[in-house]
Amino acid sequence: MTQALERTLNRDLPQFEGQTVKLQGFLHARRDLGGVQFLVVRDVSGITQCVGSGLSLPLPESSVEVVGQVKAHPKAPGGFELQVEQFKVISAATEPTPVEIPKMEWNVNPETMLDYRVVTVRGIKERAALKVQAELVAAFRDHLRGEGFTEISTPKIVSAGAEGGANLFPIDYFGQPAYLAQSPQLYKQIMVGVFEKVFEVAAVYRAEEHATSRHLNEYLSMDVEMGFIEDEEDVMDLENRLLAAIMQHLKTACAKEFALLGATIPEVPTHIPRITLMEARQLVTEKYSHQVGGKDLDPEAERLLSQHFTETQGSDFVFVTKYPRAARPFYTHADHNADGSLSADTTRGFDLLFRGIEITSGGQRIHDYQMLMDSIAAYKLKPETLEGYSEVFKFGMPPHGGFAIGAERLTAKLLGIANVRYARAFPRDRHRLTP
Ligand code: AMO
Repeated sequence: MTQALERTLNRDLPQFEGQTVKLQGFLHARRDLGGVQFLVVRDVSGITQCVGSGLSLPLPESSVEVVGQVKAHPKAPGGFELQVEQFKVISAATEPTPVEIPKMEWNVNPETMLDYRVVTVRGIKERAALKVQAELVAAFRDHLRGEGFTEISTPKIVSAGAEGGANLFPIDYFGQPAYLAQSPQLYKQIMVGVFEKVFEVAAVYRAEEHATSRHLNEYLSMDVEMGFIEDEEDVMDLENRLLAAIMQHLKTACAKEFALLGATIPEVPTHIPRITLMEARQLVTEKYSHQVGGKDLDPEAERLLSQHFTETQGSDFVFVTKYPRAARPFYTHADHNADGSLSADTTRGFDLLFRGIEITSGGQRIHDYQMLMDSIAAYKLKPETLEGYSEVFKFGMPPHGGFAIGAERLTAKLLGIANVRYARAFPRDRHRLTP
């Protein structure tokens, strides 16, 4: 009576010992010992060994259906096995997979693995990484909603860049020049005028020419913006609470995935250490004799600074604050001097480092119309290209700030994945547009 049986998931088998159930999933592995066949069926919840006879098994990864009796079997994965009564191929694989999906390690060129991503993404480690990312995004949403934030959705086809710099992808918008959005920055600020506290989880686009382990051309940006703040400290406090909630959720939702990948979930301190960029540069120079090039921290300086805070304060996280004007975009709010006047060269922009790399930029933004226009002029930007944005500051925008977390960088660093490309299902890099 196949039709009458509802589908059972692998993880629920213990509840059905002695009963007949129906599993549907992928043929994870198969072994034919003459008269007896062993097949392992994988579904979203796990794997189950099934034993039958006289079966003609299709290629691995075929979609299959097995009806059989649940038997306790201490040596089987999960402690139960299915005695096959009926076996059906739902959709047969027509080619062997390029790598063995059940194997933890594949001894192949990583590029080849990405070429065949449509099926290698089913790999054990690949699935685990993407599952962790899905759960961290879910926790991000849940926590923010709990704090009264509203989810927004902003355009990814835009008329001007939000972040400055040359890394914009131009597109042809019915004969008009347009770009793929680098960030929801300007729109999330506008939406503070509507909901006060907003967030967005969406892909953004950066035309990065260089191939590094931390840059993608399309990445998942987890954005936050909030109004009526005192200064950027309020924003960092929020990110601190948010990260604590995310890690707490991962502990319960993804323990299996972390164990499988040999990764540990970090403790988030109640107060993540904060150090100004000036002090950070000095520390890295004095303690590690590393001369920092440029206005920002270079990747080596980020790594050393992180190492310092892990060793001295047991924190995998550190906020680097008070960035110089020259290292931040035009919308960043100036810091105040000791006498209360606005600083010409220091901003209220910050970064967050996690296990050696920047996972967040954020800060307080300019909310005063005239100040914004002066900033646009000082950055030598064309005010007319930013009109659709700057207009809103004529309509009573409150002091506000926010930040963005790169989901792939956070996922990669959480799981010890060496390159952000493997923290995305279908990465876009300098040379890769498919699959
Ligand atoms: P920023 O440009 O620093 O700031 O980006 C924020 C975070 O996004 C991630 N990220 C990337 N991840 C993968 N590939 C890339 N090419 C890439 N570029 C950036 C990083 C980074 O910390 N609008 C501001 C945020 C804000 O102030 O709210 C912004 O986009 O994790």
